[in-house]
Amino acid sequence: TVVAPGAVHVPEWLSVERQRELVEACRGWARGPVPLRHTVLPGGGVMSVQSVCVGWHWQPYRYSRTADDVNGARVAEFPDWLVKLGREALVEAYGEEYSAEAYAPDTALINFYDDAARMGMHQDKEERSGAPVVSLSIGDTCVFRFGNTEDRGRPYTDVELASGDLFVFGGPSRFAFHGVPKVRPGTADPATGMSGGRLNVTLRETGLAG
Ligand code: MD5
Ligand code: FE
Repeated sequence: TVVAPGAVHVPEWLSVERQRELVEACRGWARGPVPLRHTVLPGGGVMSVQSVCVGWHWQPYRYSRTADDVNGARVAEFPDWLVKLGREALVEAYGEEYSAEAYAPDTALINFYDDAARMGMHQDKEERSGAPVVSLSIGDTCVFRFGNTEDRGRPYTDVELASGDLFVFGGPSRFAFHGVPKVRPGTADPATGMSGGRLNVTLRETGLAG
């Protein structure tokens, strides 16, 4: 479903088997070298979502190779299988004619939402690349709010993102405001390996070198 130009929602894209593999990989990254934790914002606020990064560490509001705001460790290497998954996702969303081999995601942001976690409306502007963002959801369904490029308010579209869903944000949708106002507890299929809460993995190009 095309939600807006460049914004494509593909429900149930990942098989339960692939969801389980992704959950297992995320469990590994959540243990270290940088642990899954609530990100602390510069103003002192603490995010309700818990996060861990792969490839590059997102520290509000910049990318680095080491988690200077957590434990100083260098983040885990971005694996080639995630590059392939990202390219596969873009072909699925945009069609066979899309030049997916040019897509070179080098960071993954892994977000874990418990029943009470939310993400306020924001734009993702730290990346120095206009390449699409690939978003994969596993576990509990959420309400995802896809907004406009002007401000946090209306117009926006609320979309239910369920386990296995793919969402790609490219083109004019890449820098739209968006957030997660609600998670629906108890909606996950335990066969995915998520017994509670919601996992979201985003693949991105930072546009950074080194
Ligand atoms: C989530 N995560 O469900 C979302 C999925 C984040 C974040 O927002 O920053 O970690 S990513 C949704 C996204 C990314 C880039 C652009 C747009 C949406 N967009 O233009 O709407 O945890
Ligand atoms: Fe975001």
